[in-house]
Amino acid sequence: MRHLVAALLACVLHCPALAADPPQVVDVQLAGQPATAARDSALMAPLQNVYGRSHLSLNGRWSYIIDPYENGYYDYRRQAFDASKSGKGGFYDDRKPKDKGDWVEYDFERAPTMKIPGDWNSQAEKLQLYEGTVWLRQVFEADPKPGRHYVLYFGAVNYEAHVYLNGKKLGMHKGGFTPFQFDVSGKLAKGRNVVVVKADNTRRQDEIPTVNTDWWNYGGITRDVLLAEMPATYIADYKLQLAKGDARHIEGFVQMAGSGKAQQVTVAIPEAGIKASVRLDANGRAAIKLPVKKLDYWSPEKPRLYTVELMAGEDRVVDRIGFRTIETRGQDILLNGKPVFLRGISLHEENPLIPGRLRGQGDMRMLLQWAKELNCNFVRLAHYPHSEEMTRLADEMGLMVWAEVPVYWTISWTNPATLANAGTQLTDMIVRDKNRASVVVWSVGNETPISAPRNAFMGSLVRTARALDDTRLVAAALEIHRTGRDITINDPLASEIDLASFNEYAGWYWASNAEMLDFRFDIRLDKPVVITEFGADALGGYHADADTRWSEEYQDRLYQNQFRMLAGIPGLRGMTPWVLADFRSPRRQHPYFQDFWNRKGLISDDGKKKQAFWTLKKHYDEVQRRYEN
Ligand code: GCB
Repeated sequence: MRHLVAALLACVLHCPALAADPPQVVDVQLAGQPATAARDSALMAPLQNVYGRSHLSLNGRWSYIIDPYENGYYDYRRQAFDASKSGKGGFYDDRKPKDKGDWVEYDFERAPTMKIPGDWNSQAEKLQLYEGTVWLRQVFEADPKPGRHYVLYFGAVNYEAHVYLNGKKLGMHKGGFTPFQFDVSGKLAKGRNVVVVKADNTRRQDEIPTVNTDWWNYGGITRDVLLAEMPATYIADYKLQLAKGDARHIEGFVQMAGSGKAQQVTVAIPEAGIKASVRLDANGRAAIKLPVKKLDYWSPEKPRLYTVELMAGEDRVVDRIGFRTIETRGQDILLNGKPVFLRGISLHEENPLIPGRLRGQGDMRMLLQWAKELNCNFVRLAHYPHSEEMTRLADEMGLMVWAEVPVYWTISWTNPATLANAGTQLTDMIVRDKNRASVVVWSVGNETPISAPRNAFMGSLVRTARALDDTRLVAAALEIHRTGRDITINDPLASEIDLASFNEYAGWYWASNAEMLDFRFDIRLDKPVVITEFGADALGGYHADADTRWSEEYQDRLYQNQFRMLAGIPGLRGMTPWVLADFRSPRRQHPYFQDFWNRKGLISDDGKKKQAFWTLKKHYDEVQRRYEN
């Protein structure tokens, strides 16, 4: 099959660099210091809807070499091979020894293989706790055509990826959860091609996330690898969403890129009776504003998606897009103008039933189906951008989404490069998912400790998100403060975001089930309150009384107590308890109850629903009845 598709690709004779203008990362400056560019200049600007292009999948079995000392990257004097003239010696160098005296100390041909997409930790015992460099290689056939544009796309590589095609370096990317791509027009061979990735998941203080998190640091190529083919002039990016708070207009833009010039772009939404052509400006960009007569608005109850066609010159892209408005008014959240309560749950991109990250749509569907069984209309995709397939599935299944970047805990707040990196990850997430009706909240981080540099950093990210997309809410998971028995929010960031959203662990990290009801919330913000986390660890199948920690009964009672406490918040408009399913975390060391698992899941590692699952479901059924009456 792959060869069939590959046969459709033909040789590029001449194809200048065709990258689109990178979307602007605004305001990534810290106290007047210039932000260093976080994106390698060799990378192309993000490409919208890569799945909607003709492409060859490079997924499958990739050969790998574990390289803890980075011998494939540096010579014995710690000089990078790829910075030397010959480049010889690097593990990306595919040349064979010419005679018996010539030798190399690596061999992809005899190396073991692993499945891509797939984290490496779950595929080899040696790699379970590994943090460092692994080299991965795929061989594919191509037949590139003249005058066509080719893009090598990675859905995500955790964390730092150096990519080589046919022995030559394409570039580098940092950030484990966002897509990136290289322009490979003119670089593909007719016939055999070799792509090599040096992936390094070493945790470092100045990166995003930083050294300390509460999830497994899965390394490797965790999402799809595709070779996309487009005309020389192509639709690089587009946005089509209802205008902010205006259900009568679809607004957005189309951005062309490439060697030639297209004059105009046509946008058609046949099922809505919409077809319009607009002129592109000298930069290949056109603003779109389309009046709508009659539309079925997207909602969790009726997740209507429309087929949208974009045509410009030789290029044509088809997408499935839903249209809805989301806004706040005082303490209300309005979906399509109507007050809504966010009946949510938090989740990680991990399958509790098998080791490792979600492998594909089946795993994703399982998680979102569990959320549906809880009667959720909302999911918090914590704590990093989940895959594009996930937000597309949420569109289809009718779940609103809180999307987040891994700005988590103790980030290097004063380092401009760290801020630039966070800004780039946020930008890439927004650029990728801005056409997903399901996504209603962009979150700029989780539980970040208040300080002047942190406030400046987070404020900057809020402004970045708003500048890129004014049609969604911007939020962060804040922390609470306790004075005596009062629980308050004293975070200056609260005034810059759209929700009073915070995590609180009453009954677990402070106070017990027996004590928690003595506390009360005193939230003095005229914003919708969304509790982004509460929860308790429970080992599935461990039963005791409701005062015994780790038991299902303790967790269940904590949920019941939470609902009583939360009922005292007049502005409460949603919650995403922590967490849908047990997940793996090296922080969780209790040998019996945890054994490297965070047990706050409502579903255990064998897929069984714990007692609290049914308590939350019952609560959501009641909330829904109240809201619908
Ligand atoms: C939190 C974090 C989450 C942790 C959770 C816990 O506040 O946001 O990532 O996993 O608490 O279980 O402690």
